[in-house]
Amino acid sequence: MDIHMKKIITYGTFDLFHEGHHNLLKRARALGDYLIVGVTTEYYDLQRGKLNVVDPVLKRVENVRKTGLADEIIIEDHEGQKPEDIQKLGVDIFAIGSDWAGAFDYLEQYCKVVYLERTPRISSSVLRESRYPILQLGVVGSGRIAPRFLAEAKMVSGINVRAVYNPNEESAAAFGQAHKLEAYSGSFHDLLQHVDAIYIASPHETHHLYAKQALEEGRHVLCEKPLTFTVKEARELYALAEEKDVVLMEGIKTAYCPGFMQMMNVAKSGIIGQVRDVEACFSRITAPAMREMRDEQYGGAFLEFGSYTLLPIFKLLGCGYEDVTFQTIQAPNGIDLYTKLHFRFKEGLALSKTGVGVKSEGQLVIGGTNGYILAPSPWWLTRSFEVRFEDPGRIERYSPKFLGDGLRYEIAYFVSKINGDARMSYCLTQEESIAMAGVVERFMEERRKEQR
Ligand code: C2G
Repeated sequence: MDIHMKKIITYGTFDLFHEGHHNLLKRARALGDYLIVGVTTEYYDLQRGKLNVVDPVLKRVENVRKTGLADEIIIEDHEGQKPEDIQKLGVDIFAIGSDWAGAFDYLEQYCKVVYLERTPRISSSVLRESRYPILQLGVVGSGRIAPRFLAEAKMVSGINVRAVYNPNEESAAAFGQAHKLEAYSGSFHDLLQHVDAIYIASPHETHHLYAKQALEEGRHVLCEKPLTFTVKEARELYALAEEKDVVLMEGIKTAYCPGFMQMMNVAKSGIIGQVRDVEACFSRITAPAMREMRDEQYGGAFLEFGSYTLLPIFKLLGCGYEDVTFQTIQAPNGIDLYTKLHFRFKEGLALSKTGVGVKSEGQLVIGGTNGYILAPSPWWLTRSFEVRFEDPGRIERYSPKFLGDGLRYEIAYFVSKINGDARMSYCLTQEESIAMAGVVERFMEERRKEQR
């Protein structure tokens, strides 16, 4: 290569490649002799809060390549990479669209920075919206979690929370008005007429029926945990979703957080050897007036937090445990204040601890034959974890980014499942979700026996 060649670099996601991208690349290329284009990975886009990217990275790279404008294509996968690339590749000019004006001035210490005029009226978001009409969603239940869902849904493109349902119409009206929703209803059937999808955030025992009715009418369903209390019901719902070709997702938000996914993949990568033990704890001292403490049938620690603790256990050791035993400390009204589950798998052991009236250290420890992973509380939001070894001096620290209260990842995943071709979730598989229903079923059987 000619040593005096003027090199330009630009970066982007280039989702649903369009004319605006093409113009930008053309203008950037015209600034010199050699154009390098950095295309972002899905992971990096998630980290920087860009949710709902449709095309996979290889397709986006291919689309940039097809323009014939890029002399070199690189992958951008982390914050702080731009100065590295600029120095390593000997770049003269950093170019980017004018929507970023000012944001990259700090790169002037390494090269010239140019903001190129953005092509008006075209963007990936506009294309996404024309390709996929905005998903109209109804919230079922207007309790504690519903307002958080609304706030997080605003951070995800392609979805509009249109309506709310509460069997108590006054509560529905109050919630609908407070959050400026287009509609509210005291009739579930009526809600379904207004929406394409529902988010079920009503009391546990109502999940199955609402999910079933919505699926039967061809609506997509995102259901708070626990999805059902029995394996049979869980299977029935997933079969129904398949039959109707709609998405059914259990809303265990941890499953969809990028940091949690990374931790599971690091655990399975072999770095700690073979995973042999998983210990997960989630406890919160809960006020006596709360539903968890008062509801004798469906309250208690395990039904509240068990989905979180079971998640890493099933992800890492599989769903085929050989044995599970339950130990609980009960309140006088019969709810479990604290519950320990001991699992035995062919290849390992696991412990789940959940509490509403006993506090313990809320950590996740994944033990392997070569080392272990320690994720401190709140590991279910996975903002950090460490890989540790026999040698106490050797510690690898991970601090994945985590935005808001995390629900946005679950919502974004739900929207992309609905818009994409694959209906099934890999973040939380059907098998895992059904296995969890199986543990809930066993737990409730034991509790009934004890209450008799
Ligand atoms: N662009 C444009 N005109 C449009 C749309 C986009 O000129 N109508 C430009 C953007 O300004 C950007 C490039 O096309 O320079 C890629 O845009 P995106 O795919 O949206 O990527 P972006 O999120 O801007 O990534 O590290 C990534 C970079 O910071 C930018």
